[in-house]
Amino acid sequence: MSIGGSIMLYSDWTLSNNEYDPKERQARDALFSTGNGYFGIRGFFEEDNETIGANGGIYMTGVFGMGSYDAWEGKSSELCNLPNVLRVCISCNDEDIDGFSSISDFSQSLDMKKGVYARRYLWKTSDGRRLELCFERFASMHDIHRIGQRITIKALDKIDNLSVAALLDSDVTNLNLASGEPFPIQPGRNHFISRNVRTNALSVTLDDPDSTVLNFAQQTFAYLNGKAVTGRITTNSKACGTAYTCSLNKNEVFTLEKIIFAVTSLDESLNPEQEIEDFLSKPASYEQELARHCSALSDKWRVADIEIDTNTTDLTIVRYNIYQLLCVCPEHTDRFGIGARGLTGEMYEGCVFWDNEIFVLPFFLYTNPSAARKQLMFRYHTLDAARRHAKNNWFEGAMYPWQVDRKGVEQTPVNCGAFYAIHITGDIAFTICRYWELTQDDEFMLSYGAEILYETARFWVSRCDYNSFDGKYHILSVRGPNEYDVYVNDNAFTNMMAVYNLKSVNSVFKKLKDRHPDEFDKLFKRLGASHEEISKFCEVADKLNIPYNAQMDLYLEDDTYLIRRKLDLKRAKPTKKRIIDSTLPYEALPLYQVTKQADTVLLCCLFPHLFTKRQKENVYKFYEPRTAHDSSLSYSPHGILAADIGLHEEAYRYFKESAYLDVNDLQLNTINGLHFANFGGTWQIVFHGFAGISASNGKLYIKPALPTQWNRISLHCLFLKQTVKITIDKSSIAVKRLDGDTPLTVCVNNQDYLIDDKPLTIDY
Ligand code: IFM
Repeated sequence: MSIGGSIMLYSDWTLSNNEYDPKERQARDALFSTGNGYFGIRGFFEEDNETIGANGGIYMTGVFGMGSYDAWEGKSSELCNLPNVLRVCISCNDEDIDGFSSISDFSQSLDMKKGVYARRYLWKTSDGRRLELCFERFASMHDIHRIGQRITIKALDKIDNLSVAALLDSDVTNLNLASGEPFPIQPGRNHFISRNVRTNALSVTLDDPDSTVLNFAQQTFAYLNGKAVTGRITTNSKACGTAYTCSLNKNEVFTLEKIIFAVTSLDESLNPEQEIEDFLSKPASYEQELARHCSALSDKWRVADIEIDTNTTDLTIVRYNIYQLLCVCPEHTDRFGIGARGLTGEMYEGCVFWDNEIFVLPFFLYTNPSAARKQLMFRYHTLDAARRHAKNNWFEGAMYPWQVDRKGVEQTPVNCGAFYAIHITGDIAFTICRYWELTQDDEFMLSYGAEILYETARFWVSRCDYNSFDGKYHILSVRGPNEYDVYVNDNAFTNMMAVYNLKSVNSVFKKLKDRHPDEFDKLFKRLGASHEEISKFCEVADKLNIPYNAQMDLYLEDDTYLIRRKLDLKRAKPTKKRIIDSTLPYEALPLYQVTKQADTVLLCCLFPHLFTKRQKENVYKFYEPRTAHDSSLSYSPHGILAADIGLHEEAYRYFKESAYLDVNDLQLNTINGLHFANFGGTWQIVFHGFAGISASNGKLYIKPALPTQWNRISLHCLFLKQTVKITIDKSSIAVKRLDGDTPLTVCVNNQDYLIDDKPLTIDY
C-alpha cells in the first residue's frame, strides 16, 4: 500500500515507511500524526529549518486564530498552528542538518501501541563523515499538557563539532497547504499579536476575539554516552531554548531529551504562569513520562482495540484508524468538538461538521460513552449559537450551523450553502437519542439533551411547509449529504432525520416523566413546553413527505432524482479527481442522477431496523452505481450496507477503500489533514458491518458478516454501562460480560439470549 507510490509497511501495531519521497513528505507528515486530544502533532521534521517543516504543524483543540474571510457573525476563525515547540537546530562541523538533504537509510514509523512516532536516517557531511540520527516523540496520554521528544545522534565517524539547539519557536505561520500541492502557494497567517520570550518559556497572545494566551515551557536534558552534558540558554525575540555542543568519537552517542509543558487561557487553570513555574522547578524525566504515557494509552486500547485474525495487513490498518480516533478525542473538556480533520491539518479551518455525530461518535458511544457525552455537551454549550442561527435565518428554535469553530458559530462563508445544509440539526438530535439509548444517562437527558431535542424540533416545525393540495409537509430548498444536488426539495435523508427528531420529543418526554416526574415538570417549565406544541411536532412528523417510489419499493434521495438524466460516471470522473474538479461545473450537477457521497445508503445504515432487507437492497443497487464517492464520508456507509445485505465482497472492497484512504491518499488531500469521519466510518464497517452489531430497544443485535479474508474478530463494547467482549469466528459468536451485574439481552437470528455472569457461545 502506498501514499503517492511509496511503500507502507504494516506490522501488527506499527505503520512504517522506509523511503524518503520529497513529493509525498507533507502528506506523510499528516499520516504520521500523533496526539492526545489536547495536542495534535503532524509527523513533521523538527530539524528542518528552511522549508515548510520549520513551521512545524502542531495544533491544540479549540485554539483558533482569526481567519481570512467573512463568516456569519463577523470574521471567520481558523485552527491556529502553534509555536513549533519541537524545533531543533542541528549542525555538524558547521553544516546544517535539515532532515532531507544528503540523507540515506531513511525510515519513519508510528508505534500505535506506545503512541510514539519515530524517524531515523543516516547523514553525511560534505567530507563524508556519517551520523545516524533518530527522533522520537509522543503527546502524553497521561498528562495531556506534556509532549516528550528524544533525539539520538550516533557518530559513525569522528565528529569534531556537533551542535544541537532545542527550541520553543514562535516564528511560524499556518501551513496553508493546498490540496495536491507539496508546498504552500502563499504563506499562511501568523496568529501571534504579542510574545513573551523567557528562559525556556514562551507565551503568545492570539489574534482571536478573546486574545487567547498560550504558555509553553520546556526542560531539556542532554547526554554524551549517557553522561550529562550542560547546555547554554539561547533566546531571541521569537524563540528560546537550550543549545549543546560537543565532539563525538566514532560510535559515541549524543542524546537530547526534552519535555514540553503547555497551558492556555482556555484551560480551566486559575494560574497558568504559576503552572509554568511549577513545571520548570520540578525536573521531569523522559523515561518516566514515556512510561506513564504508554500505560495511559494501553488503558484506552483495552476497550478500543479490535483483534483480527487474518493474514492481510488489515489488523494494522484498523488499529491505525482507531489510533487516530484515540489521539483526537478531547476527553479533558466538553467545550470543544472534533474537527473534520482533527488536529492534523488546516482544511476546513479546523471546523466541526456532522462528521462528528454521524461518523466519529459511534466509536465513542460504544467504547467510551463519557467521551461521547462530552462531545454532545459541546453541542449543548453552543445551543445559543444555534438559536441565533435559527433567528438569523428567520426560523424558530435551534438550527445548528453546518461548520463551526469552538463557539458554535457558522463558519461557512456567507452565501455558500449553510442555509441549505440543515440535516446536521437532525444528526445531532439523532446522536443524542443514540447516546441515551446506549447509556440510559437520564441525568444528561434531563439537564441537557431534552432541551436540544425540543429546540431543534421547534426549528423543524418552522422550516417545514404544508401543502394543502397533497396534505403533506415538505422541506424545500435543502441540501442533503449529496452535495451535488446543489439544493433540492424533500431530501429523504434530511426529512427522515427531521421526523426522528420531531418524534423523539414525545417518546423521550414520556419516559422522563415516568421515571423522574418532579425533574420532568421543572424541565417542561424551563423549556416553555406545551402539549399542543408536542402534538404539533408529532403532526408534522407524521405528515412530512418522504420521497418513495412504490413501484420500485425505493426510497428516493429527493423529489426529482428519478426524472433526472443518467450520468456517464466514467466520463465525468476519469481520474481520482472529484467530478467538479475534472469535468462538469457544480451548477451542472442537478441535471444528473449523480450522488456525491452516500445519502440514502447512509439512511439505511442509521436505521437498520426500519427498512426491509428488500428496501435496503434496492437502495444499494440503485444508488451505488450512481455514486461518485467524491467525499471521504462515502465509502464506509457503502461497506456497512453491503455487509448488512450480504454482499460480502463489496463490503470488503469498501472496507479497503475506507481503511486505507489516507495511506493511499484516495481523496488527494491527505496533505491537509487526516479524514476523521472516515476513521470513524472504518470502525463502523468493522463493528456494524462485519461484526454486525447494532442496538435497538434495549437489545444488542449481532448479525456477523465476516469477510472471507478474516478468520476471527474480537472486540469490546459498552452497552447499558457494562463492558461486553464479543468474539466472532466463521460460525460462532462468543459473548462475555466483563463487568456490571445486569443481565443483557443479545439477539442473534431473531432469538434472544440473556447474558449474565457466564460467557455464552451462540452458533450462527
Ligand atoms: O461534512 C463533510 C461533507 O459531508 C462533505 N464535504 C466535507 C465535509 C467535512 O468533512
